[in-house]
Amino acid sequence: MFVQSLLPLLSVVLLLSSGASAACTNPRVRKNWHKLTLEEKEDWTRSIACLSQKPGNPNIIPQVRPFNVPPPSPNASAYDDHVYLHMDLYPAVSFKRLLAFLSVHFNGQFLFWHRWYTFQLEEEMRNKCGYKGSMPFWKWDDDAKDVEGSEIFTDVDPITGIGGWGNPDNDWTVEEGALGAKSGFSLNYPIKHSLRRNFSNQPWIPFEGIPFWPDPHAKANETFTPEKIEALIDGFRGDFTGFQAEFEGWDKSHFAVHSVIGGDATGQCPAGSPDWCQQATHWSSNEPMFFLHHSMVDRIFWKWQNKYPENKEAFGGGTLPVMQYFNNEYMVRFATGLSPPMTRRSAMPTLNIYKTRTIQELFHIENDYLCYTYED
Ligand SMILES: [Cu+2]
Repeated sequence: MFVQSLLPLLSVVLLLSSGASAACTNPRVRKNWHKLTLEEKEDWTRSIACLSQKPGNPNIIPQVRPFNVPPPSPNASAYDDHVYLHMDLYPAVSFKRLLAFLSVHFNGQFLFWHRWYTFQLEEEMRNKCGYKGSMPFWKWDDDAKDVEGSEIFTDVDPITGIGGWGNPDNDWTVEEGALGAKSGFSLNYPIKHSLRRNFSNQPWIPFEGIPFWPDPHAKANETFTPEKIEALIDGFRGDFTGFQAEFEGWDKSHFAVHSVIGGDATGQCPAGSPDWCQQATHWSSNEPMFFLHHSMVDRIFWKWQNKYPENKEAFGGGTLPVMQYFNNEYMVRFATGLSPPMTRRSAMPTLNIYKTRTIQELFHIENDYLCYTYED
């Protein structure tokens, strides 16, 4: 009798100590893209295309306006708005460098902001376009051996395939597949264009001669092998900033996956862009695969948070990224930003498009607000 009455209490205690919230009893489960049914893939591609047809928010308020980012476009779609957010909050490499504290890269909020950003697109897909699923992840370590030939890029089914490499004779435009030019999927930033991809496993060769670049000849896929990812999750015990630095650095897996896809994912300027356009990963989220990539980044972060008890609440990093100093020694030493320190009360910048959230609200994915988990 006594044992029975204790059981519910015990399960609540266990639930809370596992990081889950008592209110989050039925988390949405994020799945591996390769394991989705055709219906689930279709629902995803349809919802992304649907957002690109919905009107944008006229009340968007840019916060940084780096010199190489255009003003909001009256033609922007709800999908473009989401891209604009990422463009605006890139570290300001301009006379506005003091606003770099609003950056969402190379400082303490990188992992949390991108967790929120990916979740928010999932919410938009569900609320505006009737999407039924959660954000899938691209398990790129499985595909590291042969990214170019992996199924995610070779599947050009016009309804369910998100693959297709760009045509070199047509500005690297992806022509086939559910998000290719023939589908009508189009983007408005930095100028109106179709999705572009430009595969290279040595994507940093053009950066040869840039003094702050670590190794222009590095092979991108060697940074995200299953062994490297396992070591990342198992390493940096209790060391949040060490973990983030090993994940986010120029020659590390997060950036390498962006770089290997090329085109929009690497922020290459579309043909015919004005002079202010400079290659940077500002508009990398034009590439819808960005969200499958960042779902995977978040999944690795979640695995790391749950790997050892001392990882669970580990947190650190500053607010001011040092990227604008173009100095690799600084980038390595201050990979997660300079003082003032980021705190859990720090609010995520959202450009007046969405409700602001704090890092605390995003700390664990199985909490009240996020309430999702990963299938493995
Ligand atoms: Cu980003």
